[in-house]
Amino acid sequence: MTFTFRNLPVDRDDLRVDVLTGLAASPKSIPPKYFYDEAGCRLFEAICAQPEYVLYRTEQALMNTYVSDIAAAISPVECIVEPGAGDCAKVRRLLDTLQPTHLVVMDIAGAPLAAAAEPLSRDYPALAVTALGMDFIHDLEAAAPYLPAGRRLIYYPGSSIGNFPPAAAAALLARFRQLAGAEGQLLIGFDLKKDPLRLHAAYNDAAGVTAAFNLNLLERLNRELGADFDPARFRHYAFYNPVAGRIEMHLLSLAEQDVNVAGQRFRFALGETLHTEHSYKFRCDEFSAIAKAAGWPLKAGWEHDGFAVQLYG
Ligand code: AVI
Repeated sequence: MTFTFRNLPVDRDDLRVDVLTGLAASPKSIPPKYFYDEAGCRLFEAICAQPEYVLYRTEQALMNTYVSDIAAAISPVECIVEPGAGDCAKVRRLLDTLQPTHLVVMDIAGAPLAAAAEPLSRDYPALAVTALGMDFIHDLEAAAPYLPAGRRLIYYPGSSIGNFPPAAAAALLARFRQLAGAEGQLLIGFDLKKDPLRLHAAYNDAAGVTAAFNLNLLERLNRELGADFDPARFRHYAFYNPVAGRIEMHLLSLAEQDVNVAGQRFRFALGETLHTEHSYKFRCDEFSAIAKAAGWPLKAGWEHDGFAVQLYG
């Protein structure tokens, strides 16, 4: 029916400020949202196709198996809202079964989002599609004026919630609650705790795609902040930390070295790491406790081969 694209103003200075703050901290870190420049988006799609990274395919299998049960458990909705929609592939199954009148997708990578969302308005002629290029982690509330009145379902698949530490995950879920409104619902997918060797393999694929994704962050900083990282002097390093219940992804310095970023100099000791991502893994009860604290009572849940989808509202 209709397709609307808006690039909501992203503060151009965020990257510089976040990176300089993260590099000055101890331990050094950079928020994972900065992985997703154009090359990063492509590399993430390639990760999803790696045999070791089963999350994506397992969630798809779960959705294929249970789609009619899931659709039956969801109260009727007029609008589906998907933060971090990326290539907009996952939402199609819900559009087919729930037949909402509106879809609002958001992503920090605005141009790829628009390219992915526009075909949806052709494939679903009765659907009004709005694509918002925006940093929803920072500015979720800026999406509110683009949401039509009526019952909303927030769809947050892919275990993206695992990239937030539990307190930040709860805070984001509480903001989803606000955006969804009193009658809102949340359908969310997350990776479950399992054999750490399987988890380790998923973030250390043999083809080196996850390593390239991690190291691409340095290329981005070189290009966009005039930094002089030498990616060959850093090693992708990812491991499961069972005490914290998360995969930790780091860039480990292979030498003592100085790096200049946006006019400031930072020293890396040999073996020091730049922490780039956490990917938390949950038990179902752990996750529903976090969601409950954020104002979402559990309605139903489904599990398949180490992955879970839960419905709240
Ligand atoms: C987007 N997110 C859920 C992915 C994850 O598994 O944490 C990002 C990723 N990082 C390395 N591989 C995939």
